[in-house]
Amino acid sequence: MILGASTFVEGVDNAFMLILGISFFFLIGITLTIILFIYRYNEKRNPKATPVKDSVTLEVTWTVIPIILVLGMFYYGYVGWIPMKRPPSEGVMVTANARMWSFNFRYENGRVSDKLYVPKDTAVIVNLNALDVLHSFYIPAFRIKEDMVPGLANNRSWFEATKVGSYTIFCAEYCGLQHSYMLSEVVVMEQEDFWNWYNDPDAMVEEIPEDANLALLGRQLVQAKGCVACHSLDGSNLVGPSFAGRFGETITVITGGQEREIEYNEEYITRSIYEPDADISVGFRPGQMLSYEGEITEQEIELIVEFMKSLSEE
Ligand code: HEC
Ligand SMILES: [Cu+2]
Repeated sequence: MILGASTFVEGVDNAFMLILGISFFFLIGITLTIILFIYRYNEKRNPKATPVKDSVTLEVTWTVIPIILVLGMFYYGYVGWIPMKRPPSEGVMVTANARMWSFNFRYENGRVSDKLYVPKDTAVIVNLNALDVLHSFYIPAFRIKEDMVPGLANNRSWFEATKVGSYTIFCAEYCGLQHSYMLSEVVVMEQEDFWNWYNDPDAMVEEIPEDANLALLGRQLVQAKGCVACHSLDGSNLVGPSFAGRFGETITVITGGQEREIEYNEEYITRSIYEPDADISVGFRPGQMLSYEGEITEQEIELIVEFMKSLSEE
């Protein structure tokens, strides 16, 4: 049936199928009755309308049956929903940070990742943290969706994955221009694999081979990190200045209210990524870009720099 990979799937799908089934039954039933009445009571067949007298039996029937049906829908909806609201106290704790327009996940041991890696058959408690505007944490395969509200403390979601694999995480709250690109992945691993990954900070960092194309790795990085939502690669300005044609140029920035000339070099790029509001490029607004401190390593910045260099050489 529909792809499902968490312990909530059954509860949600039961409620859904029940409601769908009842709706479908009435859709067919009402449509058939309308057709039958059109045929039976048209003017030719039934020239004189007969008023219907009140019927207690009929009224009781059409009151009691629908009440039973809606209570049934409520019951299945409620028992499917309640476990989602009761996260266990033990489990893997992760903080999901949402910003325009990407997610990242921070684990208790300080590990940060663009994808949400989780062990199978283990409760994962996700602390939902919106850094800028409203977002929503939505994993259809797990049947969970929870709004992420800036400033709201103790906003949590949880799940227990039941199948190894990768599933899409969507942002389900319209959060600006590139909202539709705001997605990530949850990767469910066997418990042993997960703990190996968790305890080995280098496990997921690919060794960069000596003859690797650093500029290409940098390009993949700015795409994966969601930078391209605000920075174009073709010279046009979006929310922020383009990455193209800037490296090595002398640009004008505003630092503490004062305009000054500065060289667009590795140092400037590093500062722009860790303290975006320190220097503001003329023509752009402060407060749009959030710091990537702790999220992008210095080694990764080198790759981004190589990529920007290559954009200026073209
Ligand atoms: C939400 C939009 C947004 C995202 C996402 C974003 N930036 Fe920015 N960025 C801006 C804005 C706006 C500016 C200009 C104002 C400023 O300097 O803070 C800027 C400035 C910069 C600058 C200085 C550019 C210049 O020409 O002066 C660099 C370098 C930069 N960003 C790199 C990055 C990288 C790398 C990422 C991804 C890891 C990223 N940005 C993600 C909006 C964004
Ligand atoms: Cu969003």
